[in-house]
Amino acid sequence: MKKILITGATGQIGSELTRVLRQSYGADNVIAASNRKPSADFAEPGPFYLLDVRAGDRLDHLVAEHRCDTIFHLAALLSAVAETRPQEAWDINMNGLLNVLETARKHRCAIFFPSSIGAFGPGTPSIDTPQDTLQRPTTIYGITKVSGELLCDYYYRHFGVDTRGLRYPGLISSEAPPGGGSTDYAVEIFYAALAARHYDCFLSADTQLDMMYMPDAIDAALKLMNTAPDKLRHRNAFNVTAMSFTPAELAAEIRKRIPDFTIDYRIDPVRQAIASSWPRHMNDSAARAEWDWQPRFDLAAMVEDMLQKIAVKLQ
Ligand code: AKB
Repeated sequence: MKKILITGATGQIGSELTRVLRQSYGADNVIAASNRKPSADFAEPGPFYLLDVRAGDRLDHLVAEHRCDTIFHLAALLSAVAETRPQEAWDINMNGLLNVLETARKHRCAIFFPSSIGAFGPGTPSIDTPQDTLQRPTTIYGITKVSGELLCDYYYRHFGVDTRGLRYPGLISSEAPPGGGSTDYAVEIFYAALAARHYDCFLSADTQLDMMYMPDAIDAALKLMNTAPDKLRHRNAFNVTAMSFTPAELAAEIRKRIPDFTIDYRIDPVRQAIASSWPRHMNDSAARAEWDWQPRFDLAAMVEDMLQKIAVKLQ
């Protein structure tokens, strides 16, 4: 990676990835692009462009102008918001990816594409979910994710584009807020715990899901992209997880540090239905074997770090 384009750079993963990549590769070598302007405290200073990934010509122009060799394609609608606008979700998630793949084919770029636990559905084994298994998601987000995985495989096989990707679990970050996902409770809870000592959770107490702290999510993407190609048997859509917990277990971990914290459950039927269709705990042995995936943060370490960082932000 010498010159990198990040789409969706102002989003939850993008904001932190842009900062880390700019620190490693130099600000001018990391081109941030998003459909919305960055906030004042965005990443490190560096080149930024407004970009709707559905505008293929503009994307192509950006990559050509900056001679990019790698694209981290993060722009997408997340699961809950996608259910409210399914046609738009298809348009952004699929046509955006197709434009990125076509641009990469023309300019010989490597691509990182984040898939998700959302690429699985209710018929998939939900415990120890295998790397290669049944994928019949029931959400439009999941349909775009599994289609994206297949499209990335296709571009690798037919055009030799170096596509790589991960199936991320719910991501927890102390920096940018998530935007419209079904796992957002696992971030909101920290702000509520510190500010109000109380949180109303939109998922039920026993909804168990895979999760990961953002520093591990960034490490995983960089490690995969830096792996020698001959090590990879799977290229796209590696299962990766770092921890698996329910809202009740997360609340109990927070209560060890904030004893008067309380939680109630006010279920949102849409997000509950989405989360209930996803795996509870994925098997990520392919990622561990093929490129040495190893998370650093478990539940306790993540909670400790989140509480410290969010407390500073709320001051
Ligand atoms: C979402 O909830 O949509 C995302 C995801 C698990 O892909 N956080």
